[in-house]
Amino acid sequence: MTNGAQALMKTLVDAGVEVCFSNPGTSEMHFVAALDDEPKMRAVLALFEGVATGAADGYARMADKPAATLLHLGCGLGNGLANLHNARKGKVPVVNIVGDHATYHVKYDAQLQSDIETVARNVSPGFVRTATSTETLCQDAVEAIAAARTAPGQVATLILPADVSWGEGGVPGAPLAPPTPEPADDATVDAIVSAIRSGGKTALLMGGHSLREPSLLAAAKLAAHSGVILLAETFPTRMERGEGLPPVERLAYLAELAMVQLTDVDHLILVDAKAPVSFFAYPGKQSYLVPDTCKVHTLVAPDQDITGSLNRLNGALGAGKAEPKLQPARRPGRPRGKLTAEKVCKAVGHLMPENAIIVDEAITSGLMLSVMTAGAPRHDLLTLTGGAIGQGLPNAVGAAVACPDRPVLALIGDGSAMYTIQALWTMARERLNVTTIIFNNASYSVLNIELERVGAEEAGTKARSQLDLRGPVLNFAEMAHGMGIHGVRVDTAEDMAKALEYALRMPGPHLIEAMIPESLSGVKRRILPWMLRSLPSLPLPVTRALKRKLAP
Ligand SMILES: Cc1ncc(C[n+]2csc(CCOP(=O)(O)OP(=O)(O)O)c2C)c(N)n1
Ligand SMILES: [Mg+2]
Repeated sequence: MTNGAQALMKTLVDAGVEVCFSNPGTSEMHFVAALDDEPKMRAVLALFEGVATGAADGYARMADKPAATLLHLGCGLGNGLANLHNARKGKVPVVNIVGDHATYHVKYDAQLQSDIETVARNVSPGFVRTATSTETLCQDAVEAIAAARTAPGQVATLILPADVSWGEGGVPGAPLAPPTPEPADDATVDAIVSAIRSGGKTALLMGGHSLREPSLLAAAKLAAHSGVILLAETFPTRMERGEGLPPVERLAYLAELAMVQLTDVDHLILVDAKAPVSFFAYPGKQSYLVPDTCKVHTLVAPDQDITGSLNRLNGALGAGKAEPKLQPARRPGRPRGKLTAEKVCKAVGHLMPENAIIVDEAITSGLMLSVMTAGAPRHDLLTLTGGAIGQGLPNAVGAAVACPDRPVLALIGDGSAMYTIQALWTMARERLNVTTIIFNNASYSVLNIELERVGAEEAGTKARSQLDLRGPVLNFAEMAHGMGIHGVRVDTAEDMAKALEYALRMPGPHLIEAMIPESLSGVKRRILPWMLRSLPSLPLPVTRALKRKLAP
């Protein structure tokens, strides 16, 4: 006889869900036991649920298919919420299996009893289901996987009561094929052709799945043929870039700078992207970043065929044979002297290996990363799609599990690293090829900038202390050792480059702790809000020059 958990395991692997990032408890024991019967399922233990969910996110971004998470009731799911939020915002497929009490136990309101569906709905609004019987469990699972995989991708949550899991009579389900996305229709293409031919300045805003090679090449042909400019959303789920690929400028994080990029655009064409809004509201500032004079068109919605739509547009414009502009090889020199965040990024650009996966959660320390790596060998970039920090280290775990032959570089702020530091242990245990660089600036530096920007009254010591990580200064090299990872602390650019060379040469996980000052501090930080405020009154070439300097 097959129990529910065994049948579920078979259903998952038959649908291509072959990795489970887990943090189990008693209610999941039958699922855990069923792992032994299914050689095709890889189980990766995480020591905090935020690591499991962030790893599932990173895995799916790189594997283009979902992993499962195994989480313990409402509390376990809740612990994993921030990274499921990042997955939801990034339109990344994830299948959560959340264990629950046996159905007949619920009425006793035992210690771990909670409303799991309410927790789940926040991150998987499109699919939350509690399985009700062993016989129907696998049909629920098949539908959960199909929901996760339906374009553009989403988080699906299947809640698994313990008695449904241990009950006999489980019947594995055959996978459902997700619907094939359709390209944009004629009317949409025609309207955009007219907009492009109208002579105004036109930009494509590319997001989601459009930042991969086939769509990038199609967009670059359009750019070469029609003078359309290419922009990428601020925090891409996955962006292919570097030598030989079309360069695309990302919209700036700071709304004032994004407005500089958009100010003279007459037509903004959305390609699997939303019309841009500022990350936060600021007193007296606009939330919606599209200028009043700009018309927004949607070429491709997230559930549509992106490359197919771009090809149709190119066909209609006669751009199909245009020669796309590609990024030439270009690396920065080897950095020297006292270490700064910029020099760490320079070392990364100088040494980046072929085919790397870069996870960027460097926050303020990554301001120069884009320029320093623009002409590096071709790579994938994963970013903080939902703004919930603690994503980078887990994402790196998932990316390395998905792509064992590719080097993964995780660039992480010290504050961000501490949310999900347990990921280091999983990297060690699974011997993942991840080189983690921690930017130890002993600060929530970006919040110091935000403090000035929101116009909060002059901040005193108590306020500042909430953004300050000195006292005690964290020691990440020691934390790495404590979790079985080779870790070094560096404070010169020479040592940084040497440590990176070593890490990239030796297989397995490494951690380099870069001791750096804050990228923006002192006078620079104090004049920033003033400068941002004055941007609208300055001539456009001046504002563009300032933007290039601040956030190239
Ligand atoms: C889950 C979550 N909690 C809190 C925040 C608020 N927050 C944004 S950035 C940040 C600090 C980041 O510090 P660090 O990683 O050291 O980068 P730095 O600002 O120093 O460059 C915090 C706490 C958030 N974005 N997400
Ligand atoms: Mg910091």
